[in-house]
Amino acid sequence: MGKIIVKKLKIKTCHGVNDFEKVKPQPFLFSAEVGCDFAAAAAEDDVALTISYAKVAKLITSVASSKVYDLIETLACRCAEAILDAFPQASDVRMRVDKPHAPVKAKFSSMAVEVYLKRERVFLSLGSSLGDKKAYLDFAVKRLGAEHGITLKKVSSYMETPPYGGVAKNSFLNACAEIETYLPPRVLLSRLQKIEQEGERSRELRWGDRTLDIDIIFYGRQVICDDVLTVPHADYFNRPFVLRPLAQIAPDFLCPLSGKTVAAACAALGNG
Ligand code: A4P
Ligand code: MG
Repeated sequence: MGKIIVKKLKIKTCHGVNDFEKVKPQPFLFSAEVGCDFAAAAAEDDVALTISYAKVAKLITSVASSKVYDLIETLACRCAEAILDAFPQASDVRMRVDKPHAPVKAKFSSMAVEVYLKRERVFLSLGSSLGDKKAYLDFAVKRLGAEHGITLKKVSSYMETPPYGGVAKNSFLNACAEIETYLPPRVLLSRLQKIEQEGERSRELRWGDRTLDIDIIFYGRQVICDDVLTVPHADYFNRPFVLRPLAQIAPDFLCPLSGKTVAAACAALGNG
């Protein structure tokens, strides 16, 4: 694995919260470190096999010049996202934006922000137990495929499953999807909740029947446990309706907590 590095690319443009900054250009410095495997390019000495630093610089220039942002945070995120969108072979990007002439009454060389985005392999559980269940799952799959920042990789078959947990009364239609995304976990969760809402999801009863539920089962190898998210999903290893479709699309994926493969976790459930 290597890095393509663009350091302190100077662009005069307009960004800032003050009105005068929106019309009077000032210099910004853009630095990007783009993770990519260029072993084949180096072996062949062929620019077509790597990420051209000239193209990265051109892309940053285009993002920085096409819209006026209040925040350099937004500017850095838009640049990082554009790089990952444009170069599928890029694994991650560290993006820094310096604003050396920021209107702050103090002596400083620069005000700056840095953001790091990394593509992750993420597995989602989809479920529906109300209305036209197949249509709700089809809708979720279609929306995931169209969502900016998400690449839909695989979808399991849809499986009819008995209600689990003692609250829902109807049978469910369940599936799992593999996506690739650079959206941070909480941003991904809010995008998924938006898709649930568009799928006419109401939240009267926890664990109750629902038109559409989308849960994050694994987010790469990350372990998250805070007041908003528990990843890997807290109860996935007890749930046949998660593990059976997951074993179809990712039998060899290793749970970052147990170290077990999905196929082994699924087999441990038995036939019940
Ligand atoms: N949250 C924490 N971790 C996660 C995560 N990994 N993925 C939080 C998604 N959300 C996560 O979820 C409540 C809160 O959980 C979220 O706001 C988020 O901050 P929710 O979707 O609003 O409510 P919910 O779906 O009722 O709760 P939950 O815990 O997601 O329910 P489950 O565990 O999904 O259970 N039987 C079958 N056969 N098939 C099913 O699909 N589903 C359920 C729902 C019950 N029985 C089922 C099925
Ligand atoms: Mg849920």
